Amino acid sequence: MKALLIVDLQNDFCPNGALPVPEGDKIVAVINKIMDKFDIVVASKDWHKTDTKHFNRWPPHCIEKTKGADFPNELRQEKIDEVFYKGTTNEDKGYSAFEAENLDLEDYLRGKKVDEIFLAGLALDYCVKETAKDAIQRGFKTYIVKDATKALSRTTEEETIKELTKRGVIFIDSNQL
Ligand code: VGL
Repeated sequence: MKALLIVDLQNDFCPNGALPVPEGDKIVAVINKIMDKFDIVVASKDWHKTDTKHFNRWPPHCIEKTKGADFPNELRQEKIDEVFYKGTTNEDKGYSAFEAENLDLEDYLRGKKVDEIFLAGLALDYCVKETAKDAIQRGFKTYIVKDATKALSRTTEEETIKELTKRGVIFIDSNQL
């Protein structure tokens, strides 16, 4: 089975948000277009407390239950089967969706017989990257849909693509799905 995993596509990572990813909003239409091609669609959400140590490193963003932590309105949210909440403790943890605290992502995917994971979302050079590393490490065939993700910075984007390719992650375009 094939799963689409949408990482942290939240208002605070879009332009006008608290930790904006350049052109982060541009991927919503791409994701809306490809959602029907998968057996399962899941999403992760950054879901922080106001006093987490994560904010020693980053400007406050995706505070639980705020507008900044919501999905963009335009996203076809009714297509999402389950949401995995991460970064919910006071530690600087939860970059990977496999660290979600409300539900175990790996157990969920194995329970649905998923063997191929297609990653989309924000940001390629942080949470998408860490999620891809964990997916590969757990033995899933792992793809990143290139036009369905954006990076925080150009330099780390290039490093990320190099590193993940070396680890076996496959980069594809949405029109190849
Ligand atoms: C992220 C930086 C800080 C992400 C989250 O979702 O990629 N990046 N927190």
